[in-house]
Amino acid sequence: MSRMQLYRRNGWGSAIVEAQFAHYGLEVERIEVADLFLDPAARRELMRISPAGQIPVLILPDGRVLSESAAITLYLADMTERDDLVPDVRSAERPRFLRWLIFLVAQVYPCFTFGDDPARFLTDPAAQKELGEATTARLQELWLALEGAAGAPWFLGQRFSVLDIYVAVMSNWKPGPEWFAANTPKVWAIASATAAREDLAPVFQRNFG
Ligand SMILES: N[C@@H](CCC(=O)N[C@@H](CS)C(=O)NCC(=O)O)C(=O)O
Repeated sequence: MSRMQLYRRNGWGSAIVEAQFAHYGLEVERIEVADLFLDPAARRELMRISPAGQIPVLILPDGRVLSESAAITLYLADMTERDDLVPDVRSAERPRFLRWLIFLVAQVYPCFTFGDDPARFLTDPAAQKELGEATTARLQELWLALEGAAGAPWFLGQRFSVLDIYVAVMSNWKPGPEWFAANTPKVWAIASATAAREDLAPVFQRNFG
């Protein structure tokens, strides 16, 4: 069986999937993607397998394509028949897990889609600036909600999960380390502890230095 392939870029959301492969002890071939904000040809090419033109994208050994990090996350848990990153369907933590997983991908992630390069959506420079600022303010609100919901030492309390990996990757982005450290201490502690885990440290080192 040939290997799975992951379309990825250092520091981007593909790190969420790389960390899961590292945790499960599974191999994946890394396919490097250019900066999709600077390289329209690379974006067009990627859109053949990722309709939104985004990474991560996972290609299964038989050629089937999985985009969307949450879909990949749930698939990997199914495939490995393990519940150490994704609580089992019958577990008490499952509803809370699903709620915050979807919150991260459906609420937090789009702030970057629309805020990272507002010029994709708006021609007026003043409107672009306003959208950039509004998405950052929205991110702050969302992260404060996550802070309120977070347990310790991990997001779900005593048990580690992929929510901790999402938090650890996404807290490298806006609103920036000073803001997280000052405003979301529980999130920040989860992020530091996750990045320091023995199996995940090489992934975080590679992606975020
Ligand atoms: N809903 C997607 C979001 C993925 C996403 O926004 N990826 C970013 C990198 S972190 C991307 O590829 N951005 C390029 C673009 O939007 O053009 C997921 O959860 O996988």
